[in-house]
Amino acid sequence: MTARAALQPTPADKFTFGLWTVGWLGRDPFGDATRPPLDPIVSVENLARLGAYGVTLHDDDLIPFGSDDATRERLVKRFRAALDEHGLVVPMMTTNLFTHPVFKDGGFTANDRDVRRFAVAKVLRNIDLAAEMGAQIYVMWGGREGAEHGGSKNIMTALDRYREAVDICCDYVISRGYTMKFALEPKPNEPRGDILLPTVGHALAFIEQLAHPEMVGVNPEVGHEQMANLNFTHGIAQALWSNKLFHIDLNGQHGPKFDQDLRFGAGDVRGAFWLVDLLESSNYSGPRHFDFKPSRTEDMAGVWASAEGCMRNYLILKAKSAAFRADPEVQDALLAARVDELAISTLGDGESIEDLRRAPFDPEAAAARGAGFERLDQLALEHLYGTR
Ligand SMILES: [Mn+2]
Repeated sequence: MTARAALQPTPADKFTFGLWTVGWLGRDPFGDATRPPLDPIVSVENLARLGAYGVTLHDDDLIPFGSDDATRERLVKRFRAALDEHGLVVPMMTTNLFTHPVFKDGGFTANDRDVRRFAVAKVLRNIDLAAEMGAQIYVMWGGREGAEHGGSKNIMTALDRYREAVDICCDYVISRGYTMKFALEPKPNEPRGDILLPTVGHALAFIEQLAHPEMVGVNPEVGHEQMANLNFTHGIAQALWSNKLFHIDLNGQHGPKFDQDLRFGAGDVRGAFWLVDLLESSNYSGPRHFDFKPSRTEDMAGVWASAEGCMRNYLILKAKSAAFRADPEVQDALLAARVDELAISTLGDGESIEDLRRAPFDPEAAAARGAGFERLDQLALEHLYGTR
């Protein structure tokens, strides 16, 4: 059983929330806002009270689009003071290149060159603020970088412009002597019909074409990969394998449909278990960042309950994963399933291809052996269901 104290989040757990998550007004394509605007200071107070480590933000979450310099300075100063008072950090920042109608055809890849120039300038200005805030990761989610009409955009040329924009941002960070890195956030669709860099795999391939690939990784979001019906944990594993998991967005989703942004652990529960199991056994040491939307049915009490739920669900799954790994019967089932054998290289040290060809092997006997995966998986489920 999980001790109650173990479910109390602390800053050491590195849980972070976007200001736009708890601050979501509940506006959707069919309905108006169901909650009033939330002062970022109130978010900082409440998230600190609940045990969070930090907050993240888009430029416009703190400084409304079009604010003058005096307003900007006042809002930043006030926010900084609240962070210091409550001991929260800002490990990640990002740019809003999607809300204002000027970005209706994208920011970095808009056909309109003046829009692209405005978008890049908006990012660079916010990178300065991110450096001032101490953010080490700068996320790029290109939700408007995409198309609905086949002939409206040359996708190869759009990728040239996407690369150009990311290269400019990397050069800027180098020229200013900042140490931050960038993380691209893939999403298959919504709001655009089809978005560029739709999956983790597309983003990883794109990064290799950049001028400074070492400065750019990925920020995968649970729901975004699941909208494409992909195995999120496998995507995270490949990002880790490529040393490109720079940040992560945790939330919940029920299969391929609109972006649900449920609280973490409230979507595909089995997938969430294996995700936490992977993250906790990996060398990923960054924030456990929640990018979710508290249901628009909720008042502010429900908003804070859902934020707390994200963190508790992570800690519950972390405890279950640890119990699963420590269970002697599980360890026996892992051996029986030859999970460790996969770590042995296929060709032995000093072995030649000829040795490989000549090795005695009975394919019929190998084919007849059961894999033992069902027993192993049932043990995992019983830990998850709480019967072990
Ligand atoms: Mn989402």
